[in-house]
Amino acid sequence: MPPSIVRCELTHLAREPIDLPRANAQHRAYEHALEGLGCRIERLLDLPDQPDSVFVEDAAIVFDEVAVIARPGAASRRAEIASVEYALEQWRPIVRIEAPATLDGGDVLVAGRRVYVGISRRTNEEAARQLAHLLRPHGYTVAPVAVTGCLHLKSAVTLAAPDTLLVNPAWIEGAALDGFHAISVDPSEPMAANVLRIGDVTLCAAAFPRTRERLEQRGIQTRPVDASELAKAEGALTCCSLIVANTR
Ligand code: CIR
Repeated sequence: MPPSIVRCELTHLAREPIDLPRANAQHRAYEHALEGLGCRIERLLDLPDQPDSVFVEDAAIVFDEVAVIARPGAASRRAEIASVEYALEQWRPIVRIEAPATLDGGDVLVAGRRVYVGISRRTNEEAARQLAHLLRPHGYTVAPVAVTGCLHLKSAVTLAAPDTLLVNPAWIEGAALDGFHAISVDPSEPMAANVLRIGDVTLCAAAFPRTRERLEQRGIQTRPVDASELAKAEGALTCCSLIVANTR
């Protein structure tokens, strides 16, 4: 990741020093965890002048039918999308979110054919409208969800299993996500809701053992990954990858 990450965007956190070698080692361990679950890693080139570019999730959303190139809400991050688009165009037809919409991929939760868009500091209503328009031909419904108190929708809620959400209820309007089983994060671990489901396993940040225990108790197989350095940059587990399902 670029050493400039020490100048990353921060919204809810105070700046703390990031140990770069440690951040890189943790990122490699994250890649190994994904490989262990059957993923093939494709790395993008470093963008030295883009401090937040390791958080590739925000630049695009990959569906089976198309890849949607986002328009990040932080102007400092807009130059990240070209390299992500270049990487994705070999796998999917490309469509784009256009101004005046702003959208960070971290605000998009996909659950089967249901797509939830966090309306946040980074993502606006116009983005939800454009996404609905782009995805309607492919049979997806798109619903906006108000996000408060955290950076992105997926800081507050992710899929822990196909029909089960892991939620921090304090940060979203719960009713918007009716129709799923829900597990709340442990109250002492408000940042724990961001998990990454790959196949039958759910990767969880190692910093949140109590929430992980809650998932295990519900029969969800988990695996811890230490992501403490990137957490200082307000990144979590989903942010560091774009998962492209093999549809061929
Ligand atoms: C930012 O503020 O944009 C980065 N420092 C963190 C982005 C994390 N991305 C994500 O949660 N999807």
